[in-house]
Amino acid sequence: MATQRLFFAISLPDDMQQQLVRWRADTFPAEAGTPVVAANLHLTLAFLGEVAPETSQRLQTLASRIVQPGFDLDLDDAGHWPRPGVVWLGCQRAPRGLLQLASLLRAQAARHGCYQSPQPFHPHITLLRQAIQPVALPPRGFHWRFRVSTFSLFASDYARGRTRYRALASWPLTSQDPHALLSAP
Ligand code: 2AM
Repeated sequence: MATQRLFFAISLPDDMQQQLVRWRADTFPAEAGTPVVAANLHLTLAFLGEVAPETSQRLQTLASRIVQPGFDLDLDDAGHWPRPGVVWLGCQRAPRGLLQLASLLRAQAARHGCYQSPQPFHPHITLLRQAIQPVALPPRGFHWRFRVSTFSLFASDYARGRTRYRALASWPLTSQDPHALLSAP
């Protein structure tokens, strides 16, 4: 079977995707960049690149064994990376649970041959792409909070000029070992 372009990520609740799309339209002029469609708004935990089916399967097994509680994510920061042309939404203080989850997934990915950038992990949701000109960022004061209680493995499909992200599997974030629950008498 062919390789797939994969990444682990946190998806946003539908209502938050809609709120962010409205806020983005009010905040950035049309010429600032190309908006990411609502359904594609997500926060990447670990980018895997092109992955063979066996490696994908192994990483999914490892992901299913992760035992850690959910956490609240506060989206209260925005920035612009001119070189990749990305305008993003992020958090002033990343929750420890988020950093722990990303670090574990990235370490497992690296051990299975998926290149991991040496750049420190900067959690973000890409709002605009092709944003290569200077962009006026909104003043601090915006804030959304949501509870993260699952994470997913996504495949990135490109067809007819469009990128679509497809969740292949999702796992709960819970402090109880799901295997222990299943095997309890
Ligand atoms: P971006 O939004 O900052 O571009 C699917 O492409 C997801 O994986 C996106 O969130 C994207 O981040 C991220 N991604 C794509 N290529 C990547 C790379 N080479 N290194 C790290 N993350 C990457």
